[in-house]
Amino acid sequence: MKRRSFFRNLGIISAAAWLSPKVMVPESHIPSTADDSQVVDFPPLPFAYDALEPWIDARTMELHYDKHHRAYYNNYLAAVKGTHDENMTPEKLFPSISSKNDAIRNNAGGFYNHTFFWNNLAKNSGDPSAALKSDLEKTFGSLEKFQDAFNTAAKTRFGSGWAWLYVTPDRKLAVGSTPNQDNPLMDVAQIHGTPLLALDVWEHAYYLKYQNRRPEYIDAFWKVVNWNEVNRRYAKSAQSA
Ligand code: MN3
Repeated sequence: MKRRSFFRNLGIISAAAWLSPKVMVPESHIPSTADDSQVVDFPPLPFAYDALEPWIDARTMELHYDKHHRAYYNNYLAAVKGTHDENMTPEKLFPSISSKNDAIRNNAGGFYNHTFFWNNLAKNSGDPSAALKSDLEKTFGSLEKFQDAFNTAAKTRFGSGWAWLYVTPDRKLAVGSTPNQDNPLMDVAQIHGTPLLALDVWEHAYYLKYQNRRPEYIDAFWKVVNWNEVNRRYAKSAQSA
């Protein structure tokens, strides 16, 4: 049993004992929280802090993952604690996020988006698959035009937010951006679909190395896109269509 699950069980038992000692049910009848599939964990960074140097520097990666991402995770757990959304993955909440408070929306988004972003970053990790390349060319005219459209989405997102390549509900490729920690899976977002590729354009993602030069950071991003992961996401989205 994981440490957190242990304390959670302990909390349930002692709360039950305090509230109604005479009707306390046998421990075997208390709904188990020891099932680790129910526990939302903070995922490890899939690479070393310096793995994306010189395009994304180690200090930025460390702060971004260990301070910013972890804070979204912790604040997410705090926001859903004691509600029926506790132990729910952020993905499960996004389709009805409009019914949740801002703390859940912002932190569920921040927790999910960063995990998604880390996984679409890597050095020397492939090219668009034949299927994705062909569909990008059909949709945008060429790979260069796709990149231009994505860059425009990233550059023109005013303030903090994210740029996305995603598959729309009617199965088309599209690029767009979302403010703050919103994403295309949220019912409140202006764009809707299955995300394939994300880029964080909050200043905390690039300011140490690039200061105010967001376009340079966006150019560097293309050096470390994990196309193998984007290809996998695209194939998966086609299967679930
Ligand atoms: Mn960020």
